[in-house]
Amino acid sequence: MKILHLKSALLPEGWTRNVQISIDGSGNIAEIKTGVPAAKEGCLLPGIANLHSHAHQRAMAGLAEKAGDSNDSFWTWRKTMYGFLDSIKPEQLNAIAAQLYLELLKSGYTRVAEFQYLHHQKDGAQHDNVAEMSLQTLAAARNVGLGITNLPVHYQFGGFGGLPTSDQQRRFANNPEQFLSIVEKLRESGKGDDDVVTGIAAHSLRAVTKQSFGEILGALSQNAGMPIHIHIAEQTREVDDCISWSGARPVEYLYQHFDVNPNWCLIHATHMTSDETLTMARSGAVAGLCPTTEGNLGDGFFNATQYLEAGGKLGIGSDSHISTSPTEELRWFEYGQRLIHHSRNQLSGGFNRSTGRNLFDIVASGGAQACGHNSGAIEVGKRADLVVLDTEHSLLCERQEDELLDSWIFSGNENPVRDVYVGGKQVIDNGHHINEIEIRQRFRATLKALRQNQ
Ligand code: NGQ
Ligand code: ZN
Repeated sequence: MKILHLKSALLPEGWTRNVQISIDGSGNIAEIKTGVPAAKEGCLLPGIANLHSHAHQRAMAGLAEKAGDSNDSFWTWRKTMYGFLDSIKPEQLNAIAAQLYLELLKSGYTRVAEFQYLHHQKDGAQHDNVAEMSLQTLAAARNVGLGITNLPVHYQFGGFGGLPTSDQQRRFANNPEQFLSIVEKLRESGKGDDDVVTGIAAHSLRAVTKQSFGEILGALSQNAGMPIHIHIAEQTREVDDCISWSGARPVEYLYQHFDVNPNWCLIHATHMTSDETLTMARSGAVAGLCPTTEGNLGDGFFNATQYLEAGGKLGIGSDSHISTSPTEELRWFEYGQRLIHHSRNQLSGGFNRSTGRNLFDIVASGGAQACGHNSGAIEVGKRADLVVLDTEHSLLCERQEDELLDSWIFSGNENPVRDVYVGGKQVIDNGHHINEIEIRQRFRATLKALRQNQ
């Protein structure tokens, strides 16, 4: 039994002083005692799941900020991104993912949902092991000690209505049968590991058809609770193209043709009508918001106030990894709403409530739901995925309870995350990871090799 004993903790019933947590040998919370005077400063929080990552994009973070000669857009960024990923090899993806996952742990995420679509070699040929690339992100997460929900991505087409993929999309493409063999291999590798979940994703309605993804869902229908993610309605052009093709908007189309339930996570869902917003909130699916990437790519703003009023679930992801900090995602999320509504504390959940606390509670539980994982709260029986904030840090000293979260999220960019535990194992100790130097060196060597290829 491992014991964590701290001066304060955020439990489901609220802030509690002097909390002693016992963690059993399998990494779950076995017992919580309160009122046992603690000597150790610090506040204990549930870890947050990062529900949307494309690990390979960490290698190009900051390299798409030079203006092109035409109108720069999401679509020109995508071209740059395709060019960058073209030559990434399995061991390079491992090195990039390891650095990314280390950064995520250090900033207080305890889990990542890896939306991985670089399945094949540059020319589209399969690796000897068809699941090679997703196995690399799994291996990187295990080496670094971050929990992972592996989401191999079904990507078969290059546009609405089953258009062929472009040359640059050859690495992504699988028919349902090939895709299912990738899922099978990943499920096998994750078996019996409480820190690993295997789910699936459809890249977008542009990349699958209702027949192809329907066939996959049918084949996997025995796996109750399996997470299912999809990018949807991120850009206005995507909405326009979907209407021209089908007569329906993307979210409308998805709900017409699929049984969208709480296992689903709709990434971005930026452009929704009021009706779509209510339909989505009532379905119990999670909205996967990635505010820094959505800002970076000029997507637009999620209809958060109406969605939350209707009881909608949501979580955050770092997507293209131009930021790896959960607090920056939350801050951008709230500020976006303030800028739209010309008002403050939009997402506090009510009079006199703390915005930081409300956002934190929402994304801790929404992230765990989207990842299909038993975490996101400090509760007996949950996985011990935990974060300790340094309450002696200048950002947090003389702050109490919800003020700690408000100050962490809204005041500045210093990182007061002191210790991080995943499945009860301490992976960050006083801000450091035991292998951080080697991980950074391998990342740097990989970047050098990739940039020489360009
Ligand atoms: C992706 N990223 O798959 O990495 C996408 C861009 C697309 C974001 N949507 C490509 N942020 O949607 O076709
Ligand atoms: Zn994405």
